[in-house]
Amino acid sequence: MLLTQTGRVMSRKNSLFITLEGGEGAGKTTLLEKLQQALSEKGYEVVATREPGGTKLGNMIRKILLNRDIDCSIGNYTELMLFLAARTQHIEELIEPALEAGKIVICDRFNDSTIAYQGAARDLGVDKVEQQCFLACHGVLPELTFFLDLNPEIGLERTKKINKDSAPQGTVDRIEAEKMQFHQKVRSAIQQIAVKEHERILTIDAERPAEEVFTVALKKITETLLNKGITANV
Ligand code: T5A
Repeated sequence: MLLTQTGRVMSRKNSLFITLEGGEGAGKTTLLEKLQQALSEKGYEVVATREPGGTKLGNMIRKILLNRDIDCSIGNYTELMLFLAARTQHIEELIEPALEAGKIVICDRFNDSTIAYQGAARDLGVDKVEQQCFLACHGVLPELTFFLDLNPEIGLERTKKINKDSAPQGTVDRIEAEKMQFHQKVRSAIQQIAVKEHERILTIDAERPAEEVFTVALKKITETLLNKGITANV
């Protein structure tokens, strides 16, 4: 979506901005890959990206934030600013140009993650962080969000079985290493956002098999594309 100068949020006609949200190991990357493949096969131009990341600067910030091999202290507010700096660059360099070009952009994590992790779990304040997110992304907001809802105990177990960012299996990054209570706060915060913003966010039970999660998400995207009159270039 796009924020006008009068503060009105309006959707872009020929493009669709989708975000995937959820806790650690909820299946966002898995869903992202499946959606990209299915939509591309239907003839849509799809940009699949993630946060923090998506640009050269974003990936550099990602390394600092996840702190796998960089050992420095990061204050909570600094952490917020780093996530937002990566987001602003991501929007300017990748997301907005892709939307302008009429593409479907699917982003693994976006503002809801910041509100949940930094606003709620780090206790910086949900409303305050929401406002900061709004400023950082110049009103470029997703029209559709899938919240993959999962008990963090299951999600963290899942992440131990993958080689994330080429790190050895079983190792955790700086944020995954937080206490279970932190991850429960994240889940509860996104659940609350999903209730408040039920028109944008579709909650999917992420304990369901990956193929079922994908089917639900693809159906919703297909409906949204149809409602917007967006057809594939085939
Ligand atoms: N963060 C991020 C903030 O604090 N603030 C912010 O503003 C932003 C943007 C990012 C970290 O930064 C934090 C949140 C994170 O801690 P990341 O590496 O991008 O770090 O973390 P995740 O997005 O959580 O990535 P993960 O890879 O851990 O989780 P995914 O992508 O949700 O899960 P996925 O798809 O990799 O799946 C994990 C495993 O589960 C299996 C997969 O095959 C894989 O083995 N799986 C399933 N198994 C059973 N049933 C299903 N339905 C399954 N779906 C996938």
